Amino acid sequence: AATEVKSNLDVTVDEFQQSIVRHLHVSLGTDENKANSKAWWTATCAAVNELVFERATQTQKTHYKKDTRAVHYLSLEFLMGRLLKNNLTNVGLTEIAQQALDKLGLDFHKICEEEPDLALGNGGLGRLAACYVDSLATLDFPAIGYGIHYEHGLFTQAFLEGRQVERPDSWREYGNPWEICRPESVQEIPLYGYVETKYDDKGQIHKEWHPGRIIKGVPWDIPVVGYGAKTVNILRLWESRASDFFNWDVFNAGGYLDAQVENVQAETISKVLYPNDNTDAGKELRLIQQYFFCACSIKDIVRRYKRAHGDDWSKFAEQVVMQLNDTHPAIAIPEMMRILVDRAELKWDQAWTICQKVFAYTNHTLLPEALEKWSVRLFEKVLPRHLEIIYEINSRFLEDVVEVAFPGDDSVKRKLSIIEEGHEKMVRMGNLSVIGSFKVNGVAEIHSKLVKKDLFPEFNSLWPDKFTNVTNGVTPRRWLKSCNPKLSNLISEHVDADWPVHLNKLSKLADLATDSKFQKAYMQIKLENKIELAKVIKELTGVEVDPTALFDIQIKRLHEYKRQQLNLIHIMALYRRLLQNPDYDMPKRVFIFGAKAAPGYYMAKEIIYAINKVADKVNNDERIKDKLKIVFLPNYRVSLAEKMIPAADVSEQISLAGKEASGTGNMKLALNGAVTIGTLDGANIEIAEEAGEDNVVIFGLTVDEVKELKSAGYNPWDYYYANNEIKAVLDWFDCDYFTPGKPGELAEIKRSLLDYGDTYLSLADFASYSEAHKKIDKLFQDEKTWAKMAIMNTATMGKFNSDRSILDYVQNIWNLDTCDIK
Ligand code: 26V
Repeated sequence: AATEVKSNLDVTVDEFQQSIVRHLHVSLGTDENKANSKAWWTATCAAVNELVFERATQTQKTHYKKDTRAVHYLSLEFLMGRLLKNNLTNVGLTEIAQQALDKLGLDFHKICEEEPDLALGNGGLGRLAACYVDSLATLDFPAIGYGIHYEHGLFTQAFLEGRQVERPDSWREYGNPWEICRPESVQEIPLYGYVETKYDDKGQIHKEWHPGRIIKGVPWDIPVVGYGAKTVNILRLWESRASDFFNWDVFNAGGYLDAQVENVQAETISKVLYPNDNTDAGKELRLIQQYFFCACSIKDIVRRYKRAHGDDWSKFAEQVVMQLNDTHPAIAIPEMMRILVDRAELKWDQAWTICQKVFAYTNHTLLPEALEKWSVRLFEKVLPRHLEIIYEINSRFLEDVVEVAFPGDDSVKRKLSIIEEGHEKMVRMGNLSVIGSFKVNGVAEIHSKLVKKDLFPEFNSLWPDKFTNVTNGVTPRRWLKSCNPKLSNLISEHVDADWPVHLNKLSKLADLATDSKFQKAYMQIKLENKIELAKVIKELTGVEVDPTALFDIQIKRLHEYKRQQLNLIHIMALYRRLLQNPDYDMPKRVFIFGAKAAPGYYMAKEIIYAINKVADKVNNDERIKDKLKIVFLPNYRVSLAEKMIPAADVSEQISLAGKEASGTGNMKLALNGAVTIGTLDGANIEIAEEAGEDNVVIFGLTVDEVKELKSAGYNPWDYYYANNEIKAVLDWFDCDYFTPGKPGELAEIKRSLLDYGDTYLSLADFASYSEAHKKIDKLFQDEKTWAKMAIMNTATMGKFNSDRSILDYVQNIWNLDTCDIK
């Protein structure tokens, strides 16, 4: 097709078709008559891999030959989603594959639907990692993503009478065509045990860790195909196994069963992704997961370095940079010290100098409950040597740095110490990350300011140059080109074909924003995307929605700070207005939600239940006819997002100001022409700057106003008594109007907004939110105005290309060169 990227992979439709059929026979051991859709999907993936693996090998060879500096992106989460369509987009073979399958009598889209999501992440942080590895490959930077090969990714969600139930996700139940096991790169990882202090002939202290267990780390590689398919980098995920070495002892002692128990324990480490988003559970297994994958990754990095440089450590920091995706991999810092001091026998100062040039840390949240702390007791049990190293890092830091800058100031020392004193001593992973890194960044302008001002003020005065910002971005290949092919084709008729890598070129569309022919074409595509989504809604929920209605979408994890409850009480207010006045002037509206709640997050689950119950009632209420519909799509995930985002008219970004670090769904929705209704929080601020104030609808308290209101003493009851609509809506929760026969079943929501203090100020922002929606209604009713706004959003989102974010990282933090792959 005219709009596909040109890659150097020359394949004809016939060749591709033959390759699929060949894989059906030789890789899957079946044939055209017996194969089901899953088999066809697997064979198609294999045909893509045949082209991609070749490039991956070439890329690794070239990086090795040129001895390139590389970034190592350490993350407990990579939310990759599906790969077939994406990889085809990036190698420029979508049309070829489509035609090849067509000729085989198969439907390309149906085959793509066979693919399970790689849901190895919770939400924003994990998806960001996936966008970043895409951009790194696209821009030809040497990079490796390191993470965990979870057997079960994020749970799948179903609703049972409106309540969330979780089931395990088994993405590799029948194998996964994208991954390759690399037994030749297995690592062995120590855990538990004790530390022995030894003295050598010269009276020098030497520490020896005698681990209580050894775990094997098995690497699985997933190719990361850059757009244009020049560079194919690797995502390396570690799976835990029992170490053979260890088991033989037990076997020989006649302990076959005990050995099997040990196997189970070892395999538990990579068994399941922790589904908490933004709350630290402090569980031993989680700490072991963190250490396990960091230790495997560092051994892998060191092995590769030594292959080129032997025992000469002087070039290590020139070749290696490790980016810590939040504090989750912070244990990599003391692990690197252990390798350098205990194993390579470098002097402490020499080792620390290297470490401080190697690590950089990204902060993704300011929420206090998400800031990781581990009890010293737990640390001592699992990682006794690392605890010693952390103490050493800390005491040197407090003496050599803090005492010099703030002589005699014990209160500053208490704040900056890695160890939090108290009835249970804790290791603060945030402080460790700041002290061990040469750069610390937030993920949007305002967030980075708050990281400096509120989270790490003393560190900031100590090292002002350490703190910086890199505003998040999203890959336009997945989040426009591949998920919204119709809009992409329209764009390509008016903008250079390389817009998927030079997203600022979309700005040319601004000239067409008031062109009525273009408006018509653009809005026609939006309508067609809404028709598609309406089908999905019908399939998943049975609810029929009118595609010409305003589609208002809130998709993100369920969390009180994100305020789905504010959205809900506003919908209830609309419902009430319609009941009171059937002629109430508003366009037909469909409110669409997608969200998973952490399984242990009680209030989040109550909010899901409440939305589902209100939806039941409203959707079946003849009196309001079809003016209002509410749908909560189950099992929100990357592949569902790809269907929802192209169909959105309005994007809900309504977190309490100061709480959402950045948001990235906000960028994807705006890029696809949704108008943001949002607070001045996270990247919303930068989106508003780019789109212009006419093309977004901003409401609510600012960060400063939130602080003022809180310090003046916020009382939600004031809003309850002052605003009739708030009162009426909240009182609705007490009766059985939405839960027939079960009065008060939704009352916890009311309690959280009144009795428990409305932590996220939903009531304070309600009036302003309601006014903002009235404004949206008016704008939407004026078709030309709305079309212009939608187009302007697409035209102005160039900044939020993750390629731009990656170039920011490269220039300000990583200092990498591109590497051409021939
Ligand atoms: C914390 C924890 C605590 C321990 C258990 C597992 C777990 C998993 C994730 C997290 C932190 C989540 C932080 C996060 O996802 N932050 C989001 O990062 C996005 C990318 O920068 C950003 O757009 C969102 O605003 C921010 O909430």
